[in-house]
Amino acid sequence: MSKETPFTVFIEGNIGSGKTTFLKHFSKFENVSLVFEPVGLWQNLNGYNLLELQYEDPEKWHMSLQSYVMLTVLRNHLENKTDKPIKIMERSLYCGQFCYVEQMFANKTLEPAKYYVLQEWYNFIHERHKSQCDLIIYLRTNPENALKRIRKRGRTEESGITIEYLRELHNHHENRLIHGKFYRPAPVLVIDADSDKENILKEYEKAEKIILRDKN
Ligand code: DGT
Repeated sequence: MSKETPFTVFIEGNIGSGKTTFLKHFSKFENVSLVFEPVGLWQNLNGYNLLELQYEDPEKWHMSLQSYVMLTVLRNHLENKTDKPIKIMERSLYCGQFCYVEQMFANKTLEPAKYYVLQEWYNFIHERHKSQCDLIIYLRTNPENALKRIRKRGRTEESGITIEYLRELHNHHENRLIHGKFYRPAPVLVIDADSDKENILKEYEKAEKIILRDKN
């Protein structure tokens, strides 16, 4: 594999499934480049906290947040060039489109006209830019556990997240990553992200073996 095309892995999973922790686990490997999700940008766009606004009034703000998520995640895809042989990225353009946008459309929080605009943007980007992706790792967790973790970490914007919202997002992750109902750019490795601290390390090692294979 050439230097310009690192083995690229997307880490996907529901809110609170442990994506950030998973990425941090790989910081000890020198040949791995990590790309974290730009949540901080969504919390402060010229003083506007789009994440908070979206949770307060999804019908009004979802479109603005989603178009900014799309832009910032696309920038992550395009701008994080690395000489390292492995790149691990937290989520992807596809997750935004096929989990969040589809979920909002299905539960009618997003009006059809807004949905079609986002879909046109997605199609335009997708036709012109195929993101390098060699493996997707799905941190599979049950929504009840995800909610417990969200409550524990206490990100203020997320205090109103309901179990129903997490269940809907979970179903979209399952439909896409397990049942192949939506686009998957690479094979999917499923990790049991409900495991306790000790067992989660075994799960990480399972992923390590595949990600670091032949690259050390
Ligand atoms: P982790 O480490 O698995 O606990 O991951 P989180 O929860 O830090 O990161 P993530 O991607 O699940 O989401 C961060 C926040 O941003 C969370 O409140 C959900 C929200 N969010 C992420 N992507 C989207 C999106 O495409 N649309 C909308 N509406 N919200 C999103």
